[in-house]
Amino acid sequence: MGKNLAYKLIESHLVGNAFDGKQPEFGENMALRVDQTLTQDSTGTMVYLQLEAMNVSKVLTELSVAYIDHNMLQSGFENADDHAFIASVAEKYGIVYSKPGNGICHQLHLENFAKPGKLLIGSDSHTPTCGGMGMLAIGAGGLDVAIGMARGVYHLAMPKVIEIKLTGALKPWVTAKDVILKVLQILGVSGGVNAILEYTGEGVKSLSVPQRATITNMGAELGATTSVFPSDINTLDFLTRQGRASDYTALEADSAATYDATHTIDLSELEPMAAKPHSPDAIAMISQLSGIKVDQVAIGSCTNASYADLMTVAKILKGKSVHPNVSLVISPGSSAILKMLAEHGALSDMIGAGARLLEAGCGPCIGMGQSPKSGAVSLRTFNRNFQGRSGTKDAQVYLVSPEVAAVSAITGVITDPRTFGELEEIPAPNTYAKSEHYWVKPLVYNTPQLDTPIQMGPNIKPFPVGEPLPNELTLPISLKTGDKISTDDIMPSHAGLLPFRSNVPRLSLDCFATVDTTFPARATELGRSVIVGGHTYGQGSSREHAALVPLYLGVRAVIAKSFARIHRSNLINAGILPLTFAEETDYDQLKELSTLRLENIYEGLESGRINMEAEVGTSGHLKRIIPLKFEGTEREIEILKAGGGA
Ligand code: MIC
Ligand code: SF4
Repeated sequence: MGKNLAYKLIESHLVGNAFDGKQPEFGENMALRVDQTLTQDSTGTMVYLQLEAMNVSKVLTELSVAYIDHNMLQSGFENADDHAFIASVAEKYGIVYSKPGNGICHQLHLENFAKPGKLLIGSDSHTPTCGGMGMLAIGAGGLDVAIGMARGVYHLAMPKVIEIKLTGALKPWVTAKDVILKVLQILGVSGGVNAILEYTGEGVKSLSVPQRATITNMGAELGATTSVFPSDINTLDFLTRQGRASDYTALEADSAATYDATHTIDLSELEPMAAKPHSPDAIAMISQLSGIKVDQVAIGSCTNASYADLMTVAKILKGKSVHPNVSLVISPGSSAILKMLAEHGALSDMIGAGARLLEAGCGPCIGMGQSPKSGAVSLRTFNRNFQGRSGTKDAQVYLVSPEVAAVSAITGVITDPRTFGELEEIPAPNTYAKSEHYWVKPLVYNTPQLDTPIQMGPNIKPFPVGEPLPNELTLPISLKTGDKISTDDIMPSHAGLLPFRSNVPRLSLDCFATVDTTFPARATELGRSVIVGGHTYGQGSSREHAALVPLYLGVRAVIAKSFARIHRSNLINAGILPLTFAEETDYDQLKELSTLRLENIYEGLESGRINMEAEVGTSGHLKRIIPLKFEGTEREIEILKAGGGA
């Protein structure tokens, strides 16, 4: 029986010999050696506050990088103070610091540091982007990344490995974005939870590293632990053009590798697609959407802002005009790409057509500006279209490829690019440009300078710490939500709030703002409470604020039909109990403000079954026992009992 690539990567990072050479069973806790970490600024301040609190004298990874890419509007002192704090911690521990303007963490990491065979954890859910280069690249909560740096270890429950077998080759105007939209159509937004998606088959050979990275990036939208491609001749080609051929190692699955499930996609059968409002798995063919009037087109993000993506956009725009009713905005993935666009004349083609240009960074993807007008149709090359994420609650956001975006920006309506004529191939440059002056690199990675003063602006407040878990809890329900609650719902992110990522008390005023604006006041009044949720509770971002802010507001447990992986870990790290319904229909019995009583919690965590006495019915006087489940490892139980991992 052959090994798949995902397992080979796991096996080469297992710490100790806890499994005696046997493959861990699905769900078993594994300690993995961490080679690299990345952070970005909107989650990074929490990571580095936690690292500082651990009082370590050294970071134990081979390489750790602190990127500034999300909060760059600097409309007050707060963002700039956060940057200064992160820069000072980076200097103290010999961490590489990427200055604002250098670009998006995932694009930069792929260009500069991703290495086949290494394990990367990052405090951002799109960290799997680097899986496009044969790495095990996993998004994690901030505390897990801080622990990864301090102890060099990351704990993960053994996932399933799902094979996505690609055959054939893409037709003109059909792109890597359409491949991942197809995977989302097959598996849905929770289809990858506790699974690694491994891409195999002849079709893989036709995809470049940047195309593979688009696919692994958006695997996050399936809830997948990560996605991975083999490291092959195309990987060597990309690394050579990046001036890093010596970082190459060939890696692939054994020929008789086995998988927990297999899905086959014939690339030649795909056509241009979109994810319709308001979910990345609401897939439709562009041909079915053609003719819908478009108000805004936004091109960029860690999914689709590579050199090839943006050069293609420039070729489409060359000599044309953006439609009078459309605002086209472009944000490059990295400063190196921006430099190349300038060198190759692409910037003047974009400007010539009437595009608006932003600095390299996340920008509109995280609602940092460029919110569309009320009720607008916005086509975005990004990866998430949860309601309100654009900053405009009633905007209709469609996720599309750069090709569909650029062509539609010209016509003013959603347009199938196959009707647009010939597509000019963009060859990869012989050498990708470098922009060395946006980096602050220590002479030797991770060599600490412990006397560096840490710069703490007045907006940086301590993070809340959980309380040890009692064996019994009696709690009122402060909020009952529906399905697919994202971390953007729990703790929204936009230009008005991102400056407060280091200030949990301030953020708490906007907790669940898109769902129920009365929640913060109610939770505060109740003191301690529980949230009841539906399916895929906590999908989307890795932001641990979506756990820390409810913790600050007194939330002690979340009972849901199912959880997204990173958010579930963040709840545990915050000391908040994540429980699921044994019978999903029991969800219907619960209503806001009813009281729930959990008994024998310790025993229940061990056995996986906790009985809850709940007030049900309209008068609230009827009591019922509702069985709940806890599916977690011994280590998670210990963290919960201690009141969190901090
Ligand atoms: C996102 O795309 O939602 C973010 C912003 O990059 C987040 C991180 C954050 O909330 O700061 C993510 O994907 O983890
Ligand atoms: Fe930035 Fe958007 Fe990528 Fe998140 S998804 S890292 S906000 S570009």
